[in-house]
Amino acid sequence: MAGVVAIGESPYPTARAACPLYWATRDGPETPMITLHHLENSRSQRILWLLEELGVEYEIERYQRDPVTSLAPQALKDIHPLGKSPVITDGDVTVAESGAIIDYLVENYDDTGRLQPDPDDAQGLRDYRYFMHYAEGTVMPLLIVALLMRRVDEAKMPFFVKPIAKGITGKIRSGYLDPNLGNNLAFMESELTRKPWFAGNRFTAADIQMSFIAEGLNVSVDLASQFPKLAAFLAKCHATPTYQRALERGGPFQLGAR
Ligand SMILES: N[C@@H](CCC(=O)N[C@@H](CS)C(=O)NCC(=O)O)C(=O)O
Repeated sequence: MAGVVAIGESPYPTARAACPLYWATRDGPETPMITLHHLENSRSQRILWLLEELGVEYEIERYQRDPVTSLAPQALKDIHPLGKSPVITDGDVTVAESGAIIDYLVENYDDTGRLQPDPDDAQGLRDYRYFMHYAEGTVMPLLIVALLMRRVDEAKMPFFVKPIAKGITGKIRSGYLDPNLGNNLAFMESELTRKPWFAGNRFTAADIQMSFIAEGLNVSVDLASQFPKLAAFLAKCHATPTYQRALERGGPFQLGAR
């Protein structure tokens, strides 16, 4: 199993210091299990995929969204104060935020470095870090604004308010959202024109982070006709056996309606 490290030989002093009991028992029968706190139809899907890629043992604690608001249930706040998903627990360690979770899992369980750029590939390492942050720091906020605009457009309201609301969402779209989304789509497409994966020639955890961005864009943009490299990237992700296993373990996954 990936991630088995002989007691006393861990290359990960931070994780060991954070949770000595866990490390002391890691190879024994009482090895605590990684738990993914998984909200349906959410960014948590990318962590499920990573866990399958790493081949580690893990369990899934499932959470349903509120049918009206789509928000996460209160129970997620018992795991982390922000009550968002993904969040993982690993022994006594709790990690939230997709990028931080990916870094933690890769540092502690990607024993062969398979999901990271080659250590000699300086540009790959920079791209890896960049896209790990870019996904949630730059593109995802745009997708959230787009989602909120759609919700305002579709919301029930008095007929005389509708044109005012449409006017506001229209201005936000034309003045901010559409140009920024367009720039970002062109940027991602050009990155994938220069190289097969976001961090270079090798599939890495940065692609897992970026896969959810491509999933989100795929809901409202015709990627195949307008951004073929991005469409091909998503198709390659979908084709991996580990992505398919993550779907099987996680259950139905559909973005868009929410
Ligand atoms: N940047 C955070 C975002 C976490 C986040 O907002 N998750 C959404 C699911 S995709 C969530 O928990 N939504 C439910 C809610 O806001 O109540 C990450 O990548 O982990």
